[in-house]
Amino acid sequence: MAASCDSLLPLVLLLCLSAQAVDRSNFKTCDQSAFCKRQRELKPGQSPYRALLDTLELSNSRLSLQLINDNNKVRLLLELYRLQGNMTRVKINELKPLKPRYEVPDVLLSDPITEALSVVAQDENSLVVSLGGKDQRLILSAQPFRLDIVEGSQVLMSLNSRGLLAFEHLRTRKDTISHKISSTVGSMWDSLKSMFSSKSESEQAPGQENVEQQTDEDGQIKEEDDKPGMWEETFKSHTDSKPNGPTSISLDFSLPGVEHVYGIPEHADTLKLKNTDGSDPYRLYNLDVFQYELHNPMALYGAVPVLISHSTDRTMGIFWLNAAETWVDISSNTAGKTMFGKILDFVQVSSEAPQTDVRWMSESGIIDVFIMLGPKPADVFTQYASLTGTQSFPPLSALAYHQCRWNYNDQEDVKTVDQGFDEHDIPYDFIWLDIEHADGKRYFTWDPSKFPQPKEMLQGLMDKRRKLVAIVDPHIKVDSGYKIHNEIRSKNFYVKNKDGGDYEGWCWPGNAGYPDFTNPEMRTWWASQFAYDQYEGSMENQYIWNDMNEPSVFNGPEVTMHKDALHGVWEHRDVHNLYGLYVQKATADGLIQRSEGVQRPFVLTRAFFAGSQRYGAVWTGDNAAEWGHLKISIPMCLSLGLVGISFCGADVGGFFKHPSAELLVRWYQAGAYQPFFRAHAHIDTPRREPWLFGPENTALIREAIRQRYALLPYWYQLFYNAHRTGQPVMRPLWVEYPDDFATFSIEDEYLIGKDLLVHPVTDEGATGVTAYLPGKGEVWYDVHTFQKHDGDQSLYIPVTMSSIPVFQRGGSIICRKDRVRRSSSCMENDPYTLYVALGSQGSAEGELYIDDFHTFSFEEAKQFVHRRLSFSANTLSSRNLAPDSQFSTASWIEKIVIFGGSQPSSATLKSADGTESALEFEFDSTLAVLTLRKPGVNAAADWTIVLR
Ligand code: NBV
Repeated sequence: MAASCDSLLPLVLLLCLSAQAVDRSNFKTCDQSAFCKRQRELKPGQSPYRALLDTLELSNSRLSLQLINDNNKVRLLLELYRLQGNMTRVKINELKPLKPRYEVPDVLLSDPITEALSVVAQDENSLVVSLGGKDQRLILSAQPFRLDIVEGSQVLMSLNSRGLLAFEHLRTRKDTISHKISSTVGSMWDSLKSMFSSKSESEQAPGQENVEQQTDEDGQIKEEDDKPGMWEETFKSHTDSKPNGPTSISLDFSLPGVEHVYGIPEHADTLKLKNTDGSDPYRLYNLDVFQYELHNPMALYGAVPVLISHSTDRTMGIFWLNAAETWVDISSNTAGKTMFGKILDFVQVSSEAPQTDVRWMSESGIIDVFIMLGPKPADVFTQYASLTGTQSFPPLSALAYHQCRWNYNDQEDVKTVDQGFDEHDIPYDFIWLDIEHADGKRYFTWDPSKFPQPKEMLQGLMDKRRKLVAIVDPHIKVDSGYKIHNEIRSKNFYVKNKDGGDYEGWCWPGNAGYPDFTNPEMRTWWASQFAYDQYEGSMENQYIWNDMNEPSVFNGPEVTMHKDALHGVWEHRDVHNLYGLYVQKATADGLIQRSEGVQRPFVLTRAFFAGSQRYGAVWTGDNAAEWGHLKISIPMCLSLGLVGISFCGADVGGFFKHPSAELLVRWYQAGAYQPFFRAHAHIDTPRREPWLFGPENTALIREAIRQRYALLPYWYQLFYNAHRTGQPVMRPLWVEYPDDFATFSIEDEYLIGKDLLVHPVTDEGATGVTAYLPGKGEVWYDVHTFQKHDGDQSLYIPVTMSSIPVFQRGGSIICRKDRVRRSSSCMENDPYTLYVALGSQGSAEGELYIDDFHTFSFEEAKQFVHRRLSFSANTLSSRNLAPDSQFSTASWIEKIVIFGGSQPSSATLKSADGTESALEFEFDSTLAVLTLRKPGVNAAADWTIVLR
């Protein structure tokens, strides 16, 4: 680490030199996070909340009533909505807060569409609300307050059934000094709220306006005694001034019948979430964690507060829309029970049904939770996408291979590496420039001695139909000679410190300011900086990478921004997990605008939140060249895919440390089958371009990358599908086999779409892997050997260094481009080969999607080709799925390979104009593979091939 640090600030140096693994003492445990500690001290079964049924108000689609905390007499306002698409929204806020509490803006696509609610029964302690749909009801019990969502006679989910609803109301501090601070902020709020509110008082929910703070019979709110950390909290050398005092919230959810829960990335942990009894809860707080450890619930760079539950009965989701520091506790009554224990329970009948309990705790904001009721995995993905949007549709090239390192030193280096790929006949699309490319870490500039002619460099790449990514981080060097800084300062766009001055922290450039990306005007200005006439030296084949956007502040608490820093009227505390999303959004908007809305952007981000899928790709940050890190890349990306973020990858080769040749090869083989495929390395590691590990390893890496390029049509079609429907690209097996319990914990293999199963080799010295092939009555074909295997079995596959175990599902058709060239753009008009894998019924289906691969013209202008390919009754045909769209392609179908069929005596191609021609074919009887040569039809045309 030392060499990268020597030019840096003393503090960073310290950080760099001391840490060989994560320095846990830099980051809080729940016990060290005052609100988490307070919340966790509350014990189940003592809920002080009571619903006041006589305050019930019901409009067509909104039900509201008040809850009272019988201990302190503070009232809350509960709002319930039934949302279109089988979802329920539950909001809880203070009835009459001293000032507004933060409600997360810009994450939901729009106000969700509500549906009618009706009260179908009521007695003195409960209320039954019909949710419509399949006999779904919500039962509200008044004392203690709880909600049960029921379908037929089955309880799907209960809220506050453990009595852990807790809502720390805004209050004034008892001692005067702090009271003064609090009222200063209060009056600041008054003067600023008109400028910056996500929800002004005039926009308050009906039922909130004109309501006086409710009190008990004596007219008194009974304030509890202050507890440590309520009004000030110190962690290491940092003190959080907490001008608003305690504001945390919490709610528990019980999931009867559920043993498996997933999601809430980002953690370097298993796909199936673990029980957190006796350990820390999973933490969601975007942090720059240096050399993160595997298998623990510590927070990482991004946070998506969405948890997915799955059982053979049902899949559901909980979306906790809150951007403050959040902790999630999970407990399950089956955790730790062996299979034998479970069987014993079953035989003894006496056993309790499995159940998982989940408890969310956030430091500020309100409770705003979306309950996605499935019932199938695909329904939950659709429901979540309807709220927060789908994966942006990347340009095809972004799905190809990316070559990165910290740093490619200068233009000459870029040129040499670029040539190296050609010399070794390895395709790549993007070369990346890290922070050293900029002039003294002043982003949007180029180091004048290392990159004196950026346009010449970009043009050189463009001539080869290749591209470049340059890093633009959100910490801005405080330097009066730097235009970007001067403009941000003069426009008053920096985040402020608690005293109102520009917030400053240490980062790569030294003293840095942090633009307030929560401010829409700031974002518009930021976006404008990507215009070609603003960002000097940039060209249309240059794309952007946003790093350090948690935000990372080297000398801040937990290496991030002080929570009492100010974004307009809101504290950083309220918006923390949103910051990174806004950085990527503003950057992506900039790339769109520089092309006048024509080109699709590509922006990689390290920090993210719910909704980040709309703006580009994410990667899993600073991993290490270790086998464990290779393995964990699979559950980390699967978890992200489950919560909408499909475009995920891990640094191939590992960022820190130097991989052995074996690890590097295995990582390329695994990475070639993950959505975002980029090699990256720390500045202190030896160079590791693919040809530096000897000819044999070069050949293995070349082959892995070539497999990626051949499959790009399939990846592209899956991203199109993800963009349209919200279905993940990389899927855990249980998503497609929801009834097969054996799949529920699998995380060493996964599906790409529904048709390719990948079990990468992730063990050193492996001579074989055991892959589980799901699906009773289904068949799978090894894509390399064409061997057929039955589903519903664990299969031992011997492997050599060249093996990448990949299987195609019988019943599917996958399109590939088997002539691999220098870059994906060079393959634009190349022909397709169709791989038809017959299912046990002798049929198969697939899709082909083609457009110009980089603009938005597939959207309104409908410039694309989308075809359904079907094989049944010995007939293969291509049918138009989008008759209104128009696009002509030069690509044609050059070959069709059919697995699992029999030898025909003839193969006849019928074209759309009625002409018929005989096709040449070959049949390999040992493998039952039929190859049809040169159908020669245009990929956009209607055609049929009949085998007799
Ligand atoms: O910009 C330098 C690195 C970057 O290469 C890496 O990918 C990021 O995750 N960056 C972090 C900052 C320094 C890390 C030690």
